[in-house]
Amino acid sequence: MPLETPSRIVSELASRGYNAEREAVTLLAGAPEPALALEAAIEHAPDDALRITTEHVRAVLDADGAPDAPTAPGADAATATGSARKGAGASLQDDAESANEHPSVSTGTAGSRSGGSEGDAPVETKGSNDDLAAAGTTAAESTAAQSPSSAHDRDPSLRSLEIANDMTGQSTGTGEYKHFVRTFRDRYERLSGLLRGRVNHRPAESIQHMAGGEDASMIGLVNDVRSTASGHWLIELEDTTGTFPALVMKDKGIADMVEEIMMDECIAIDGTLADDSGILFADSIHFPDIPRTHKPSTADRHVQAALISDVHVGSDEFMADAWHRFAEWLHTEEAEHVEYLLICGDMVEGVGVYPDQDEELDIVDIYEQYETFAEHLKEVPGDMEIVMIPGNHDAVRLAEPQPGFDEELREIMAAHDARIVSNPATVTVEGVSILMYHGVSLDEVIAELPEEKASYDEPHKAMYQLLKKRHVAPQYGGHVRMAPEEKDYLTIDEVPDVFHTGHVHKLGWGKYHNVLAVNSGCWQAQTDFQKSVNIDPDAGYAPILDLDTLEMTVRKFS
Ligand code: D5M
Ligand code: FE
Ligand code: ZN
Repeated sequence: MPLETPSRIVSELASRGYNAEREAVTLLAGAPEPALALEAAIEHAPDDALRITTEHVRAVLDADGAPDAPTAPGADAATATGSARKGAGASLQDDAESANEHPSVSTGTAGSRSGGSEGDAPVETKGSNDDLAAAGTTAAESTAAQSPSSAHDRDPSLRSLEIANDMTGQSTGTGEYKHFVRTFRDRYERLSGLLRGRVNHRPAESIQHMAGGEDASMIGLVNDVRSTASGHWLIELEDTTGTFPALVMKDKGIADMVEEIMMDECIAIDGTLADDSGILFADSIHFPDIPRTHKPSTADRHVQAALISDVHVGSDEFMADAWHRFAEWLHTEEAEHVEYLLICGDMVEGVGVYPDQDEELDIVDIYEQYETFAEHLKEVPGDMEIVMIPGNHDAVRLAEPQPGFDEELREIMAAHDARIVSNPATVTVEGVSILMYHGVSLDEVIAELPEEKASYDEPHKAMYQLLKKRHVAPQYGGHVRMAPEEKDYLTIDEVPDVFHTGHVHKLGWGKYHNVLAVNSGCWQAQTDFQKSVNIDPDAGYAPILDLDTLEMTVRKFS
C-alpha cells in the first residue's frame, strides 16, 4: 500500500500496535521508500517498544538509504497474535515448540455478529433529561465551567483506593514462542488450582496408562472441540504432560455445557475410560467458576462510583453535549456521593484502529485526541478520584494485557491526577473490589455462544461467561491479541465484587453468583460501521454504583 502521507504512516503503525513520535512519522514520510523504511524501523525497534522514535527511524535510514524488507514483520510482542487453534499456539509442553513459531497477524475484523435488535435498553433512570439539563446549567454557573473544583463538601480522608494486578512497567515477554508456553503454563497452574478440589484428577500421561473401564478425571486447557459425524462432541484437553480426548454423548445432560466451551480455557472432565483406554466418556464437565457462596464486600458509608467507558474523543460521533451534561451533573448536589469515576478504556477514538476509520475522525492526531480528552476530563469535579485503563482504541500496545498509558500521555492527562493502570486491573474502592477489563473478548464470546447465553443486547451475560471461566480473554488467536508475559494477568484469581467492562457499546448489568457485572455503554453515537451491522449503541448513559449496597442506577445524558 502506498505510504506517502503521514496519516497513512500513523495508521499503519497504529494497526501494528505502535505509537510514533511526530518527527519519526515525518522522517518516514520523507524516506525514498516509506513502506520499507517503516518495516525496517519496526524491525529495529526493541521488542518491547510501544512507540517508534526518531532514533529508530534514523538508525535504519542512516544504515543504507533503502532498507531491506524484514522477513517476519509484526511477529513481536506488540502485535503478536495467533492463528493456531489446536495446541500449536496454546501448548503447555515445551517439546511442541517447532509448530507455528511466528503467530500470524490478525486482521482485526469482526466475525459473525448476533444481536442488533431494536429492543429498548434495560435502563432505569431517575429524573428526566430536562431535570438533568437544568441541574447541569446551575452547576456550570457555580463552577465557572473550566474550574476543576466542585461545590461539594466532601471528605477525601474517608476514601480508600487500592490497585492490584497492574502490569504497567512489568512486561517481560518478547513474543518468543517459549514465552507463550510460559504464559499458558501459568494459566494452567492458576486455574487448575481452582478445579483440583472438585475432581480426582490425573495427568494426561498417567491416564494414557490406565486400564480400560476405570473412572478418570482430567484438568486441562481446551485444545480442540469438534462435533463427530454422529452428533456427539469430542473435546481434547491438554496439561503439562500431554493431551487426552474426551467424548460427550449428545444425549447426556451435559451436552448443553459444550456450547459454552471456548478454546484454551481451563476445564475439568470427569468420566469413564473406554475399554481400550483410548478415550474418556464424559459424565461431567466443570468450569473454575465463582463459588455460589461468594459474599461481596461493601463500603461502610454511603458513597458511589460512576462506571463508564468508550468515550471515543476524536471521533465525529463523540457526543460532546452528553458528556458536558454528565460532567455538569457530577457537580450537582444529586451527585454529591459520586466520589469515584472509573473509565474502562477507549478514552479516544485513536487512529488506524479499523479500516476506513479515518473517514470518521474529527481529530486526526492521536496526541490532540488525548489533549481534547484531557480538557473534557477537567470538566469533572477536581475532587473526584479517577481510575482509567486503556482499550483497543487507545495508544498503548494492542496485545493484552495492555500496560497503562506511557509518560507522555500521562502528562497530557495530568490535570486530574487520575490513576492510570493496565487493562485488566483490579481496583478496590472502599473495600469493594472492581475488576476492570476493557472487553475485546466479549465480541468473541458473543460470536461463539448461543444468543440466549451471550448477545449484544445482554452484554452482562457474556461477562458471566468470563467469570465462569475465571479468565477475561480465554481464547487465543481470535479477536484478542495476547502478549506473552511471565504470568497470565488475564486470569481472574480473586473473585471480584464487581466486574466492569465496556467495548461493545451496550449497557447491561446483572449479578452472577453475587458478583455484579456491569457493561457500561459509550459516549459515541452510531458509527457507519455499526449502522452497517445493525448495532444500536447505548450512548450517553452513566451507570452509578452504590458502593455500600452494590445497587445500580443508570442516568441518561443523551
Ligand atoms: O468497538 C465497539 C463495538 O463495535 C465492538 O463490539 C466491536 C465493534 N466494532 C466497531 N467497529 C468495528 C469494525 N470496523 N470492525 C469490527 N468490529 C467493529 P470499539 O472497538 O470499542 O469501537
Ligand atoms: Fe469502544
Ligand atoms: Zn473497544
